[in-house]
Amino acid sequence: MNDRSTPPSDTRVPLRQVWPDEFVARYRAAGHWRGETLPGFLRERAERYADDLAVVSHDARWTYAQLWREAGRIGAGLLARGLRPGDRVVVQLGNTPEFISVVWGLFRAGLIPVYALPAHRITEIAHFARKAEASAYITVERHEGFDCRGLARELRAEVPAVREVVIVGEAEEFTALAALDGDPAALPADPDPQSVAFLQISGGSTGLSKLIPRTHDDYLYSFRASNEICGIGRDSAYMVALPAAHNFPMSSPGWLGALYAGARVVLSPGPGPDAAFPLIARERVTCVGLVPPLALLWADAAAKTPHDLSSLRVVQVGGAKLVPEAARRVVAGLGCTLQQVFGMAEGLVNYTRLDDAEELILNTQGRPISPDDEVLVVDDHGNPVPEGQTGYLLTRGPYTIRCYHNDEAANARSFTEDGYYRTGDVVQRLPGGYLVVQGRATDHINRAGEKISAEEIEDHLLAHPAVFDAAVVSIPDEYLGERSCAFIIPRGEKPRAPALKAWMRERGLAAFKVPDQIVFVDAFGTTAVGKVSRRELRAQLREKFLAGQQDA
Ligand code: OOB
Repeated sequence: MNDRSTPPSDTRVPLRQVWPDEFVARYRAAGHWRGETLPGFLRERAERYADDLAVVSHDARWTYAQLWREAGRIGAGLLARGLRPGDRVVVQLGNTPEFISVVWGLFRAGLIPVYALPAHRITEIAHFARKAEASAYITVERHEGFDCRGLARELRAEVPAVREVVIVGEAEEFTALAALDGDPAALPADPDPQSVAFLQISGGSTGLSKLIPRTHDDYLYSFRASNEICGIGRDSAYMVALPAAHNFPMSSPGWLGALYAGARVVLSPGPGPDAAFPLIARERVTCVGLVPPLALLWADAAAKTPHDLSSLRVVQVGGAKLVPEAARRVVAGLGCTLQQVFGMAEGLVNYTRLDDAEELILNTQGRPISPDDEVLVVDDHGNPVPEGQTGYLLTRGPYTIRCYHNDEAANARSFTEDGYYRTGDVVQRLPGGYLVVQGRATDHINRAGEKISAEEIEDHLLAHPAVFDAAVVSIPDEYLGERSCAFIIPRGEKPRAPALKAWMRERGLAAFKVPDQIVFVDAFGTTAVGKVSRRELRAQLREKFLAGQQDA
């Protein structure tokens, strides 16, 4: 059931992302910002490459002209249902062609996608909808057995401002994507290139995820420049194996880069070799982006597969640290060029270059895309450290944001007065600007590339009646890179760990956020005088746990 009453006059927090005038002038003069827009470039490609394949999945093949037409139908259909340009729409779709047609439908209608991951549940989706002040939610009937229409119902109950729900597949009381219809002539003109095109979500190092407003100009620059660095051209076939809503497969150079180049996007229904390898062989895929554990899995599976993977030229690995030994295994197993990618949804992306010396490819996380990416490596007092020494990474540049959406506290914490973004990463800068990631300053768990905020999980655990106190830390994990471990002081009788995990899941939380391991303790046993900070406490627990493991 969709409520079509008109919303009250617009009191929403405006979408903005503003660079100071001198920077705007500099980025334009350098040719980084060219005044292109997302709908504008696809229109041009749809004319130029009308009959060429744009998007391929295991069961669909869409040309550029078809993708453009579908986007027009969807965009016009949404406006016909009462949405207005500027409205924000939470999109939660898997790696299907509809993800791409929906997103471009929104761009064409001047609507603003808010990208959720398929793994997100009501807690996260409701948070995005509230924070973005969303008017609509677009999802699929089911994702891997989970009924998303149930989630849509919960969302409508919790956030009534979400007036419209559109479902790919059987819509029940909601609007079916296939039923959307409208006059493409009603679509607005192309947007201002400096306006916000969409809201991406942050990894969330403190508390809940923040929303990241990216503009047409800045995002287009990031994937256009990435195409050149990653060798993406008309004859490329780029595979999306990670969730398409994640910044890495979206724009580094991702499916956006591939479509910009007039190349083919190949959507793998899942990240594992079983789903991806047959498609690589069938579509002659040339480039793919993976997180480290997946890259290792692929490297092992490649030795045994009957599928022909010889078309693969570049395997990109990023999202979490790829240690040199793992990098060697990836190169040996997949037999193609490895590219390390160290990026963030807030902006800055670093790549090893395809023709770099092996030593750089194996041992570094690359260097920035742009000559105008400003990178500072600083000590605890904010003073730059000498080259080669470890420090906190700060950055600003032509595709790095200057603020989060609607979050003053986070903005005050995350940006310096002169506009540098505090990445929270601890790095070492080598000659030539190559970066080696050494760790991070913030308390999150990087679980196979998924970022989990310790604070957010502790908050959930503390809501359980049998939990007196909780501290969540990252523990090194051979397969995941890091896993999450929750130390819990029980209140009264100790709950059972599996029951506690099930309770977390039932709260409607993405499954990857449920602690991998739970350790019950009597006390946190701090020896320090006075109150210990949460960060220090987490560090102490982690050290004690790891020392104990070594003794065993
Ligand atoms: C990518 O984006 P996010 O926003 O999910 O996460 C960003 C954080 C970075 O600040 C860093 O802590 C970590 O993920 N990270 C890496 C890494 N790549 C990302 N840590 C070590 N080595 C790497 N290669 O993860 C992302 C966005 C665009 C492209 C690639 C990754």
